[in-house]
Amino acid sequence: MEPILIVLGIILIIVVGGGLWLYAGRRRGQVPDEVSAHKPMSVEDLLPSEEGEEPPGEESPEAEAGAERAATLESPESIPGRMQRLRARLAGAGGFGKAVLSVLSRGDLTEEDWEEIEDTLLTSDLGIEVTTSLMDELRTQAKVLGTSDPEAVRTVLRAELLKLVDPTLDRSLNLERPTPADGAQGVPAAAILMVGVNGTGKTTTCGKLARVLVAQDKTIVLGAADTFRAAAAEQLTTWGERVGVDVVRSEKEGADPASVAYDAARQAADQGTDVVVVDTAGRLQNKAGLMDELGKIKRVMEKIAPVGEILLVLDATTGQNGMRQAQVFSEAVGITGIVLTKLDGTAKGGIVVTVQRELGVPVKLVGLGEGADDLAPFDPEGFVDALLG
Ligand SMILES: Nc1nc2c(ncn2[C@@H]2O[C@H](COP(=O)(O)OP(=O)(O)OP(=O)(O)O)[C@@H](O)[C@H]2O)c(=O)[nH]1
Ligand SMILES: [Mg+2]
Repeated sequence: MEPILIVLGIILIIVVGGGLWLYAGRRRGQVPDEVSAHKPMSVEDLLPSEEGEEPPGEESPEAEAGAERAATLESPESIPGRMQRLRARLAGAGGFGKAVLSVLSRGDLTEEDWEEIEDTLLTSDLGIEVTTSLMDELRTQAKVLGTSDPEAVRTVLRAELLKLVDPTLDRSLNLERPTPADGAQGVPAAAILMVGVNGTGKTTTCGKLARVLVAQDKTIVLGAADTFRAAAAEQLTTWGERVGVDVVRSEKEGADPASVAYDAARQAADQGTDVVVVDTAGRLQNKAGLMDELGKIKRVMEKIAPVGEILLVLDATTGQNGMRQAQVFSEAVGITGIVLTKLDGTAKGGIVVTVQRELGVPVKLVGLGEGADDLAPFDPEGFVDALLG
């Protein structure tokens, strides 16, 4: 071998070896600052190194990941902002209000006109009972009014619809911190349990609700108690990550949903989180075992503190079919509020009135689209105004 190659080889070994020694020393924090600051140019400087790109004051990988997450977090839309934006979509749910108004404004209504009104009300899912009493009321008012003045007619119809929707119901979510159960540790969070049949929008609503709460500066923990499919926990985790909310889940498919719900409530209590929102698997109301499981989830969560809010998620497009489901869920776990989803995809806004009557609990939230912020508190006046166009 040529002597020159041997010499070059030795130089290379010294340079590379020395460089790696310095590099390893710095990682262990054993190289004094002066050494690393004043050391001559070495191989290390020439190697592509992530360390070299680090800002001064080296951060731990965890802190770095945290900063990266914070930079990509979304800011959910404010509540007034979204209510304003979603108004037009509510109008879609209530073509019926506008249609009735236009017939009423003809003045001097014939029997055919009244039939037209009745058909419109019935197809909006108001149900026969409500339709009949509203028809009686409108006939009386029309006689008293004796006018077709659109403004006057509108005022009458508005008042009647508002009475049906009932603005006196308390629609606020119960976000008060509950009293801890006997012997429970920590500061329990207000708990919200999301229930309903398959595909109504429970997981989506948990995600959207977390955003509503983030917009209100609340701290939240999400619990993925739908353990039937791994994809369900994944779906919820994605929602949580977008706004920096922790999701408690089980890595094991088919784990006991009650235990996941408990862990979520436990973590929230340990951390002093404001609200814990627990998603559950969709279930048909005629599966007794699955309905019992819901009861168990609730009972286990109550080992920490009472569950203040049990929201039944109903798909508005299923109309009257949703009513039977609603009753069974209500008997199984005691519903405290209704979330009516997919109101953007139906002209059957009358379901708001029907479901409240049958269950005796208010619609608290409405889903008006697939967008992340397409969930809003239900506002009776806004709803009726939207119905009337
Ligand atoms: N248009 C519209 N789509 C919605 C709304 N809420 C939910 N969805 C859609 O409904 C579909 C089902 O939503 P999920 O949240 O997965 O329903 P789920 O009740 O969790 O379903 P399971 O867990 O399978 O029972 C998704 O495609 C959602 O985007 C809404 O308010 N409007
Ligand atoms: Mg789901």
